[in-house]
Amino acid sequence: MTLIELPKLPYAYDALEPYIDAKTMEIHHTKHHQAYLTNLKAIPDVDLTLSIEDLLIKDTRQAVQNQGGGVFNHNLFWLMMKPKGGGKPTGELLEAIEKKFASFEKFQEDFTKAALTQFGSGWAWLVKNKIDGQLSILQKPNQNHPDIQINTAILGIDVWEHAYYLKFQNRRADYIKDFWNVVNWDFCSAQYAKTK
Ligand code: MN3
Repeated sequence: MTLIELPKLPYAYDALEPYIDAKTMEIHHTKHHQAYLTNLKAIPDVDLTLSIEDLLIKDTRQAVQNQGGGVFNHNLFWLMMKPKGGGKPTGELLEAIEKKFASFEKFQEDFTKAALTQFGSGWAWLVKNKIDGQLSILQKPNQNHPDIQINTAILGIDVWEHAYYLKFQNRRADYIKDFWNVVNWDFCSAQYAKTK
């Protein structure tokens, strides 16, 4: 994925209504995500020929990690949601979740807790370890990426207030509850299948 342009959303800003409102989606994409990209490109000597993943792994400067992490996380976030999403994954990903967390419902509970208890701005992630294939849930502050040197991101939720404040104000729990209705499990399954 090129670092030059902001990736377009694969659906309209209002497509995730009534769960995530159009205004939040538009501002989140055109202002917040765009700002991370603009700020990243403004950092001296950033190698924009690299993929965002390679850039984050090779260039460990804090400014690159902050802005580049914002770019990476949001690039994925839009794809991890879709209109008429939700439900459960199928196939290998569902099996892996049930094996690791006992049931899909228990996984949802654990992931929800991670998202809810991330203090301040940050993300919760379901990741797959690239070496042993194990699933785990991570909490990350700020725009820290989900340790992509060792992990493939399967599902992530942005819990910065900018992701929900217009519709939900301080009610992060309600935003997380609604998020489950827009999860794109097809994309998550494809992420899971990336590393064997
Ligand atoms: Mn965000």
